[in-house]
Amino acid sequence: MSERMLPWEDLRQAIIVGQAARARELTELALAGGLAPAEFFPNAIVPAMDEVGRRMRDCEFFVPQVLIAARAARTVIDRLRPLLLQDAAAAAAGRVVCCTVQGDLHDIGKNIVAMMLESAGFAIVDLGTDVAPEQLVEAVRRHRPQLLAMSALLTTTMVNMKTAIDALAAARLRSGLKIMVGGAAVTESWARQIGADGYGPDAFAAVALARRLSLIAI
Ligand code: B1M
Repeated sequence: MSERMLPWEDLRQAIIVGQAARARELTELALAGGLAPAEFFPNAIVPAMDEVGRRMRDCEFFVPQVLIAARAARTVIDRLRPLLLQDAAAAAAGRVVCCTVQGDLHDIGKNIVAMMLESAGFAIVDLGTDVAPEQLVEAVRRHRPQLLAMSALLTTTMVNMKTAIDALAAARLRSGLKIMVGGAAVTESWARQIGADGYGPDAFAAVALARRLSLIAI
């Protein structure tokens, strides 16, 4: 596809204003033009949702507009998902339990990270959003993953990552389990402070980190 034909600006706009059908149509055009599924995240989905976040912060957007933008982003992600997964190796890389922490309903970034990990060959157990420490303990006991991947988008919920890690330690499930954290509220230094094994600033970094950590997981 020539530079002039790249659809990113139109796709970003369609997501920002919540035009799900238009976003889907532009996605089809872009795929038909030969663009790779992974290119949609840094070029369209992530910058569009960042702009939605700016408008929310500046009171130009309120929750209903943010929700319809999120729905449009979801439409694009749902279209890309089977394409990203079709080449995945059969879960040879290890098992990952992932979630958004207790009190937090944001799931777009967590879903992207889970999808990218799956496409890199990890088997994913996705617990969803608003996941309590007890649910995590139960899931780790049941699925025995090499990795736990937690997201938090709110400064008020990132502390629940620490509560979850403490609960795993109390249940004697911490050793042998590698824990990675991410999401807009999280930083490298926060990850260190709460005793996580790594922090990923974006989905691509999360995959690289998961590969590294799974090699040293017992
Ligand atoms: Co919310 N929200 N929201 N929101 N929302 C933010 C996070 C906010 C920054 C907006 C703002 O004010 N500018 C702000 C948080 C402020 C703060 O705490 N510092 C905020 C707020 C305040 C709220 C409410 C409190 C608003 C209200 O009700 N008054 C409320 C809280 C609800 C709750 O969770 N209890 C709320 C609600 C919502 C909606 C439900 C309306 C909706 C979520 C819909 C959904 O997710 N299904 C929503 C949205 C969409 C946003 C913004 C606009 C976009 C989030 C997003 O999807 N980003 C967001 C602004 C922003 O982040 N710029 C905002 C795109 C996504 C791809 O990025 O999730 O960061 P992200 O994931 C990235 C990386 O972080 C990384 O990879 C991803 C891809 O590159 N990553 C990982 C993510 N997880 C990772 C895990 C890893 C590694 C990397 O390892 C495990």
